[in-house]
Amino acid sequence: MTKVYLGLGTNLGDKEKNLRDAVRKTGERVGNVSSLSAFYATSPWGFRSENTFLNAVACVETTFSPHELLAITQQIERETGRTAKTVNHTYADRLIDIDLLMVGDQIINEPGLVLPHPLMHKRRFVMEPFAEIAPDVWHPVLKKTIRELYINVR
Ligand code: PH2
Ligand code: MG
Ligand code: MG
Repeated sequence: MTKVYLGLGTNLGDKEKNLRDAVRKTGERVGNVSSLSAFYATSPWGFRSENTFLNAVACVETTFSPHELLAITQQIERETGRTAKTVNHTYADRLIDIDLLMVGDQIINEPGLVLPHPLMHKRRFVMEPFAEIAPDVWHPVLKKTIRELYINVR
């Protein structure tokens, strides 16, 4: 079993329900959700929107490969009504976004899949819930714990 850390975010509709539905479907299709952070109300990062976010991080235990995980989480996004990821090259409001943050200690650098997630350590909306559930997890590229990365995020 590998521990997968997922970042979940939503800024449209019934945000609590969007997160809960995504976590439930992840548990049904990916594997046991062994921990789930609190839901954090956050301001839009990197784009302007009047819709604030609700963000969370979940740990799921699985035997699926990173590419299989990407396909499954993208399918759950589509079912939850996710449409365009970006509009005119900027981030867009969304019903649900599920990002692969880390898959065990795997390092992947491909056009459609980079692991660990290349921006996670710059985003407080990711690092705060991540540090809540997994402060001692080791980032295999930056060679720091999640706690250390969280302390240094702006
Ligand atoms: N996701 C983004 C861009 N900006 N801001 C917040 N607060 N939460 C997010 O989940 C988020 C964001 C791209 O996926
Ligand atoms: Mg995404
Ligand atoms: Mg995202």
